[in-house]
Amino acid sequence: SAYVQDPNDKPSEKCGVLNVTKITEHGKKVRKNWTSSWTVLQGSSLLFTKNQGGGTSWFGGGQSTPEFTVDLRGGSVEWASKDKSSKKHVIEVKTRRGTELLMQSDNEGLMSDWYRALLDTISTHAWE
Ligand code: I3S
Repeated sequence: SAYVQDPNDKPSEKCGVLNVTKITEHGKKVRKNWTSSWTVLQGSSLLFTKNQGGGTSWFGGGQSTPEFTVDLRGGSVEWASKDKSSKKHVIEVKTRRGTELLMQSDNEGLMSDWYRALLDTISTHAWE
C-alpha cells in the first residue's frame, strides 16, 4: 500500500476507510455499532475518526482529532471467527487492556494487507 506522509512529515504506515466496531471495552461486551471509519496505523497505534464523505482527511494540522486510539503493544490480531460476525474478511484486534475491535471491508486484498500490517506492528512492538 502507499506510503503516505502527514502534514508534520511523520510517516503514517497505513491508512484507509474501514468498517469498524468495538465489541468489548475494558473486558466487557458492548453492543456492536459498525461505523465507516478513517483508520490510521501509526507506529504502535491505531487511530480512528468518522469517515466524512470519503475524502482524504488527516490527523494533525489541528483539523481533526482521533475519535479513539488503540495501543497495539501487547495486543493480538486474528481473523474473526464466524460467530463474531456474519460479514466477510473481518479482523479482530484485542488490546492488552481488554478492548476488542472488529475491522472489516468487502475487499479481501485490502483486508489481507491490513492483517499483515497489524501483525507486523504487533510483533515489532510487542516487547516495548
Ligand atoms: O453480533 P450481532 O449482535 O449479531 O451483530 C449484529 C448487530 O449488531 C446488528 O445490529 P442490531 O441487532 O443492534 O440492530 C447489526 O446490524 C449487524 O451488522 C451485526 O452483525 P454482523 O454480523 O454484521 O457483525
